[in-house]
Amino acid sequence: MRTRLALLLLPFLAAVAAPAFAADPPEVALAFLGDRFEPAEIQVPANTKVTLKIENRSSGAMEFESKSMHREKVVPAGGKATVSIGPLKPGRYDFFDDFHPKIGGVVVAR
Ligand SMILES: [Cu+2]
Repeated sequence: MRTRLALLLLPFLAAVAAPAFAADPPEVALAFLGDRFEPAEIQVPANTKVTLKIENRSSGAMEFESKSMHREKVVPAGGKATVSIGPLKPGRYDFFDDFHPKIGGVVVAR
């Protein structure tokens, strides 16, 4: 009887516990490869804080910059950085490497 009750409760307990294991806020990986960002388009949930985990895989420093998201962060060659963005209204928000302004990408919040 006790075992059966535990089995019945298991899915419920799993559902309650699950959010504790998910990253909060959600994390999105972004790599800088020297000539482009990968991915160049990032999908994020709207109205939600998101953590960008930026990795600079190039041999020079870069600066993640976004005027629409009001963010600026220098990442040394081979280095990593964390930038939190949002909560964003639905829309497109561009970003670029301020040291090489032609290299950029877009965050799409929906
Ligand atoms: Cu800048």
